[in-house]
Amino acid sequence: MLPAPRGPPILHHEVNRVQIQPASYAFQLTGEPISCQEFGHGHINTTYKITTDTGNEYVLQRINQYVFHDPVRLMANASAVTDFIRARVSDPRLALHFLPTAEGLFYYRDPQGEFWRMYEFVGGFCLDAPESPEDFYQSALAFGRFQQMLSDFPADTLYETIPEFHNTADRYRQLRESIASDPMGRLAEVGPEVEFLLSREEKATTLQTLREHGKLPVRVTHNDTKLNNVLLDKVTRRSLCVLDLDTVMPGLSVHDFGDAIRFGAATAAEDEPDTSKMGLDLEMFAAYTRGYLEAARGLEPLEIEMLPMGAYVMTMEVALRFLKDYLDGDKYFRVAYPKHNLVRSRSQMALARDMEAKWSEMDRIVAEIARQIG
Ligand code: GN1
Ligand code: MG
Repeated sequence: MLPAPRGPPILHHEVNRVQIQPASYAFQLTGEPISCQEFGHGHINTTYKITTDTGNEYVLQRINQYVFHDPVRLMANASAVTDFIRARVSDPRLALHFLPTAEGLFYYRDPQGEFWRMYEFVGGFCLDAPESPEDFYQSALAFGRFQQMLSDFPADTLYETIPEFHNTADRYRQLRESIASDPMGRLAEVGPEVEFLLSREEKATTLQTLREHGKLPVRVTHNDTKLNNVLLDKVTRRSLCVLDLDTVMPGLSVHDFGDAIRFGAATAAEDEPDTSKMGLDLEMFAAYTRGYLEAARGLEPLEIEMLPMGAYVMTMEVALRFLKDYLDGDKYFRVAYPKHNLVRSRSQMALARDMEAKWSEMDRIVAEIARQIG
């Protein structure tokens, strides 16, 4: 049994009093919680920053069970990975530190059946867009180091939190299902978008085909390498660690590279409604390529050659996922307004189109940086 919440409510509206406060007290934190703010811009879990009267800060998250069906095994993955990393770094801020509950678990299941977890907030910050190529280079180092440190992690012990997560061919199959059922009657509105995606299916499934033919090595990867999943030091702006370990699973390095480019080397936000503003920033692309190749040593020649393809495939895949969710009635990604997923999907298609136009430059940059790093 949990102790009854101590002290005054840390928040005022009902959901907070009923859910957030007991969840906060379930974990072994230092001090009494005195404030709680919504935090971050993830599309899946709900995140809060908790501050206590001793000045300690924590991140509390409610795990989205529509997306993640087994939070207990998910947390077993996340804690195994963070333990493994913690044993390899000297500065504790370079690894996440989950808090246990009184029972020694890394999750708390509340009476409503919701799952919560908490980790220490070590005083860094996250960015939704790089303010300079250096910021983006720093995030590349973080994801590259993550890849490198987990290169001897026993991949077969990881539970697949979302099976076929980056199987782009399977994503096409799922899109076709939504097109066929059109549950919200929205298909008529998205003819050009559907045509855009379907006409590029072969190219967008290149990496899945290579994976199935054993041409690309399967590694322990992060699979959600958005810039805002990297924590930077407030003072030095150097990268500390990567966050959001829900999708750490066996996967492809090129997907990790590609998703980071899609989000951080774009000239506009992921949900920019004016698609004429959306494109690929080659300077950012080069900064990330340099950081990733410096930190993730030992990539095979085909992995390096496929980095531009990784950027393209991840952009197409998420364009497809946003469109599918729009057709399905916005069940998966949190939306701020009715057509949000359609707007996101269109912006990602504009980015993919710009990548098609800049392909030879991406290839040239990758080859040049790979040659310099050796
Ligand atoms: C989701 O949770 P968040 O916002 O970091 C999604 C990613 C998408 C991304 C698009 C588990 O990431 O796959 O690329 O939104 N995560 C999951 O912004 O589906
Ligand atoms: Mg996230």
